[in-house]
Amino acid sequence: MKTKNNAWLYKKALKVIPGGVNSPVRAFKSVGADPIFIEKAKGAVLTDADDNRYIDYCLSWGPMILGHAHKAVLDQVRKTMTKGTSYGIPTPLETTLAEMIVEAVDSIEKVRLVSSGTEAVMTAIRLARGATGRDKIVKFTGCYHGHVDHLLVQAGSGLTTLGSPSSPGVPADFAKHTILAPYNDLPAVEKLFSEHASTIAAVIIEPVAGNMGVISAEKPFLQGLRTLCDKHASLLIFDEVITGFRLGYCGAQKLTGIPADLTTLGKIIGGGFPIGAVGGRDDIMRHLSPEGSVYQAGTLSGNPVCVAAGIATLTQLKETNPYPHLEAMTLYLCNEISRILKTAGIEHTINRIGSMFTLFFNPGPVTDYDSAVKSDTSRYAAYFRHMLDFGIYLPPSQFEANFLSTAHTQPQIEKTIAAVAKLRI
Ligand code: KE4
Repeated sequence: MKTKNNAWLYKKALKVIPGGVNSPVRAFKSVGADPIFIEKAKGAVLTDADDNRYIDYCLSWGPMILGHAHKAVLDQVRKTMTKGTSYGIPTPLETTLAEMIVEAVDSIEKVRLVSSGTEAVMTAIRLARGATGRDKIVKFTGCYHGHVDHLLVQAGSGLTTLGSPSSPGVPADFAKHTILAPYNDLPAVEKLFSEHASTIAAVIIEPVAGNMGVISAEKPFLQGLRTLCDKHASLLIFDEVITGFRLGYCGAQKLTGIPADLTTLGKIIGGGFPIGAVGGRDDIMRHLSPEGSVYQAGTLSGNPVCVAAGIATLTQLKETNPYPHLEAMTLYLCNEISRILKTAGIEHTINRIGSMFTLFFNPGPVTDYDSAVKSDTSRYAAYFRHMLDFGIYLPPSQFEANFLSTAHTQPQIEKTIAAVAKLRI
């Protein structure tokens, strides 16, 4: 692949942007390569500054389920933006998107739109604390919920522990109300409820984790969280920023049949534009200002152009129901990758649900953070670089999710499989 323009653009970016990127994982640090700079994208194909083309399995970290530059989305965006782009005053479009979300996710009766997944999670946590009058939050090691201070927390020693900051700049005091437990480990959660029950405002979880690679929460585990929260009047927050409208025209909670009290959304509901949302039961949501006293605000919350892209995206998904096809394509791709790696004697595990998956270079099973981090990350880095050379763009980290879109074609899937077949690592 040609790299001249990419290298020059990276050098230029490094002069004015920390690390040359606006989000760390884009810097390719964990895959031992320099970042590429995208010129344009259409369907499942990215084109970089050196005119290299890539079949995209990262899809902007999930939002582009219809592929890039989908006609229906662009048409709605163009139509909306020619009338103006931001008012800071309500528009009918915001109500339409909220109605679509309420209709699609059974546990959501009201929804507040914001501008990112991080903002959605931040709001959900403050709302849970305001509604319950409690302070402690339970999160799971390996789950990522955006970069809000009190969730940038790592596990200390021991099974369950009070969190300590995982980033400089987060005071220890900000992390002291965050308690960590291992994913899929119900006894650990039961133990911490026995110690902290009366102070736990909420449990927040990715019902299908995408940020330690794809790992599904086992149904008895989720059911156990639901039971514990009901018993102790804590709130169960499902962070569905990735899984919302990815695993069906709903969220993971519809697949598991286990409802959340609050749900955070993002990515797909913005169709590639900045968006986030927090939704839930009316008796909780009414605590949010101006109805209630839990403050939350945003200059561009519910921005009409972003909302128009989201409405167009959800409309396409509702009308075409692409989920069975997306799952079939993804299953075929994963089976072929596994067949090739098995024949080559390369240890691996593929965790897949719907049209999201992770190929772990790890004998498996991969069921939580501790098992995920046993993966051979240097082998993943070599795999990433090999696939990039063959025109396949994967998430530049072993601990992320691959996604398929309705724009991926069978020839592109076959080209991807052929590239895996040439792997020598
Ligand atoms: P944003 O603030 O990045 O819109 O959303 C934060 C967030 C919240 N919850 C979940 C489950 C998420 O996965 C995310 C963000 N996802 C990462 C990648 N897995 C975004 C990519 C990045 O940070 O550059």
